[in-house]
This record gives sequence, structure tokens and C-alpha cells, in this order.
Amino acid sequence: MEGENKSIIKIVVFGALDAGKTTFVETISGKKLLMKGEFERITNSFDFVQLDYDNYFIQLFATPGHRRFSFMWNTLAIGMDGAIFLIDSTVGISPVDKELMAFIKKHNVPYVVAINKDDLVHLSQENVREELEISDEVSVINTSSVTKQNLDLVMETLMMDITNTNNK
Ligand SMILES: Nc1nc2c(ncn2[C@@H]2O[C@H](COP(=O)(O)OP(=O)(O)OP(=O)(O)O)[C@@H](O)[C@H]2O)c(=O)[nH]1
Ligand SMILES: [Mg+2]
Repeated sequence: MEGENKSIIKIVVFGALDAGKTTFVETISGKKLLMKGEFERITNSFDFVQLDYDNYFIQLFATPGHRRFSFMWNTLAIGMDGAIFLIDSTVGISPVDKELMAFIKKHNVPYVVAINKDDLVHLSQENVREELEISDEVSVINTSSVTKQNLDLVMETLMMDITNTNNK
């Protein structure tokens, strides 16, 4: 069967409420999600889509941002190979962002920080790095999940980080 030799890479998108996680996953996949776990546009479980990417299938999940559903974060993080952390540039760095940053760092997997909604407000990468204490090896990229700005770059950068880590 075509693709039977492909490895599966699990990537999870985290971010505060309304940061644009569901939109990110939808836009980057360009197709209907296999799972879109939301009610009245608030994700309460998770989103899921599978992408064909070189020699890999990427299983891309997005988490709920609402605090009420934060119990899902641990479950979705199980077995992840990498993470994408979306910051909402129209809000700036919130306490939830600090909590999520600590959560992602604790999992010790490669991650990329996307400062989303760059089409609305531009937030400087330096400020975000400083506030969240992000090390120089981690990429921080300004994105828009609506205009598609840098979405492919985020995925390419993370896939490079993941495959380099796996080959070490
Ligand atoms: N202008 C602009 N709007 C965006 C962008 N990303 C998301 N949005 C809008 O922000 C709102 C929330 O987007 P969602 O993708 O549902 O956000 P979410 O992070 O999945 O929300 P929860 O899962 O409920 O936390 C929607 O109205 C989107 O159209 C972006 O990059 N630019
Ligand atoms: Mg969502």
C-alpha cells in the first residue's frame, strides 16, 4: 500500500483561548478536519488532521484553550514528538501563556513558538522570547492562521527540529 513505510510524527498545537489553534490546523491542512471538537467555536476536546509530509505522516492535534478543558492538555501531550505554541498577538503574553510555556518545556520535545494574528497586531519576537524565557535554539515566528503567513515555515522548522533530534 502507498505510504506504508512512512513514519508517524505526532505534533500538538497549544495556546490560550482564541489564539487561533483550530484555524491554524484547518488552514495548514487545507482540508476538512477528521475531528473538530468544538461547540459554538470554543474547542472543548481537540482537533485532528493527518498530513502527508515527505516521508512522514504528521498527526496534527490542536488542544482546547479554555481553562475549563485544560485537563485535555496532558492527554493530548502523550506521545507527542513536537509542539507548536501559538501566542495571540492581539492579547500579548497572558498568565495562561506562562503556564503553557512551562507545560511544553517540561515535556522536553522540540517546539516552535508562533506569534499568531500578525495580520492584526505585530508583536516583537524579542519581547516574547524575554517574557517566556525562550532559549536561542527555539524558533519564534510571526504567523497568521488566516492569511497563511509563515504557516509552512512553522511546520518545516519544527519537522527539521524533530528529525534532527530523532537522528541524534
Ligand atoms: N485576523 C486573524 N484572525 C485569526 C487568526 N487566527 C485565528 N483567528 C480568528 O480568531 C478566532 C478564534 O480562532 P480559533 O481558531 O477558533 O481559536 P482557537 O485557539 O482554536 O480557540 P479555542 O480552541 O477555543 O481556544 C476566530 O474568529 C478566527 O477566525 C489570525 O491569524 N488572524
Ligand atoms: Mg480551537
